[in-house]
Amino acid sequence: MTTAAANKLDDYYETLKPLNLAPLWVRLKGLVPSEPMPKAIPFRWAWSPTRDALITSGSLISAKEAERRVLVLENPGLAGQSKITDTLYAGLQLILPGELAPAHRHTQSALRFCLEGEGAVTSVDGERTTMHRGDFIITPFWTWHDHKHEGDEPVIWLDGLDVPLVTALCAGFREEHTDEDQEITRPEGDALARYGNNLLPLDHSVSRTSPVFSYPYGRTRESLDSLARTGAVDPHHGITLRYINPTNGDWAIPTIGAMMRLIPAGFETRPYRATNSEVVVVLEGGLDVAVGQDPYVRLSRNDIMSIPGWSRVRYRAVDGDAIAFCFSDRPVHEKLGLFREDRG
Ligand code: GTQ
Repeated sequence: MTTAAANKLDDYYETLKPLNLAPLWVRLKGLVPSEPMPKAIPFRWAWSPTRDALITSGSLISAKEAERRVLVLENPGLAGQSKITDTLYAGLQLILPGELAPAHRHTQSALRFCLEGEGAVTSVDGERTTMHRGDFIITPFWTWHDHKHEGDEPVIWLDGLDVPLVTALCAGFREEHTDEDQEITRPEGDALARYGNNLLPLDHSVSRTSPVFSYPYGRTRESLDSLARTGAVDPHHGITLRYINPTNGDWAIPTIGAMMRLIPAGFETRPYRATNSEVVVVLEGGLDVAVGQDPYVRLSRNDIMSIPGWSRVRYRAVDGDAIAFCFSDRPVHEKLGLFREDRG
């Protein structure tokens, strides 16, 4: 195109602006890319400085004042957007002895993965559960939830929410409970007894979210241990189990997929990528993670890493078996027919 022709086009574009029109032909490749182009980058939050910053917040603001005392894990590629990947939210929540984070509910679904401390209690729609390291707990959309602390040391957990997806759909609603502390109507452990033992009450029908809201680490660990002994290790995933809704086999929350992954000592996974993005936190051992062409990044206990969608990942266990909790937006990709994976 000649300079004169290009100038003419630029003049034309200026005339379109006041008409609220735009030429697709300059935007098409960005709108409809040849492959996903996440803005998030692979990034590691090292536990020690992150924890220190969180503990400092405990002396500056109470859980009640903050409503939720959380440091948002913000991807460097998405500064200011409260996103750990293009589609996922993650934060670290601190609750101190005697504190209460008051009851509310919202259309965003949340998961908690407990990292440190004993004595915190989360209540979800009338039942409480005591949180222990490695426990996976869900507060599905529109369920009342509050957190309190009956122990004597700081408790920290990882929050994972589908906030960016709900924001994209403009479907966010929230409501505060009239009581700070919701009424407990069932004994602790009731949901696990009813729904979490490969049994369901006779007349229970399928529910969209899992009626089990607390998945204790002991049970998860038992399964991983048994599978590690049989040696059936997937070349791309190691030993990976997903948390399910026992009424229909779906993921525990319909929008967020949560998994526990064991990479056996000395094992290296083969490169794998999928359209979903992922967040990884190390529970036991050491885990080397290589994303794309980058060299391995070492994750130790409680280190957290973001994995953008469609980036090739390899895992390697260091320091014995590595156990890591992961969550992703894979369920949404699957449900919309967008999930694609590449085992090359
Ligand atoms: O604990 O209810 O990290 O509502 C972000 C929003 C935690 C919570 C977050 C929330 C919560």
